[in-house]
Amino acid sequence: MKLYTYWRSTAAYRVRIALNLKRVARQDVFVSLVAGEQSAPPYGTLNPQQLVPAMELDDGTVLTQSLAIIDWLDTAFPEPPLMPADPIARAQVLSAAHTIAMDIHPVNNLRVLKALGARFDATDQDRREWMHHWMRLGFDALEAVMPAPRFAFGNAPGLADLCLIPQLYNARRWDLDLAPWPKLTAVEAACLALPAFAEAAPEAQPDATG
Ligand SMILES: N[C@@H](CCC(=O)N[C@@H](CS)C(=O)NCC(=O)O)C(=O)O
Repeated sequence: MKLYTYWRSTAAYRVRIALNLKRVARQDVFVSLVAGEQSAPPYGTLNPQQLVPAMELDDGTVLTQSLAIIDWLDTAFPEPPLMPADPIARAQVLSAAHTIAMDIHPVNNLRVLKALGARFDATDQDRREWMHHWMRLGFDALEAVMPAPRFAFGNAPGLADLCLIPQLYNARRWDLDLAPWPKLTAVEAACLALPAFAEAAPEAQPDATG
């Protein structure tokens, strides 16, 4: 299978961690967001949403949306499971994952930042404050609800960790001081000690540029 990915894409980073945890081999196809390759053929045709990641299966099926790809992976390759079997625990993990993937990430996406500049004359500082604002709201909520005994919801990493670690990477990239969220950074340290997370990190990707 092929993973269409970009080193700094936090959505692609989620999928890379899932693939590594499940030890599923893939071929990477790099889509440079800086060069705008997400919006032009061939990638823009493969995924009309013009966002990474996408996964192309060996039979040509194309899956998009990181959480949908991870859901498919969790069904096709059940070990280790990324979601609890208990319905309540599952809803809690999904809620944390959605806090990041549905509430923080979409308003902090590259195309949103571009629009803030192009349509509303936002400066770099305006963009930074925008990013920090939405991340703070989400991180405050997660710090309050995440039990974080070691990983986000237990003693093994799961979907919430897959979303959290890339989002914390992005927060650092935007110079957000993470001191107010000690539970989140403790989970981050536990995750990054695992090769599956470390090997999925942006700087470890072959397309990482300085
Ligand atoms: N909800 C989508 C979000 C995908 C997404 O927004 N990807 C970003 C990179 S993290 C992207 O491709 N941005 C390109 C752009 O904004 O033009 C998912 O989870 O896959």
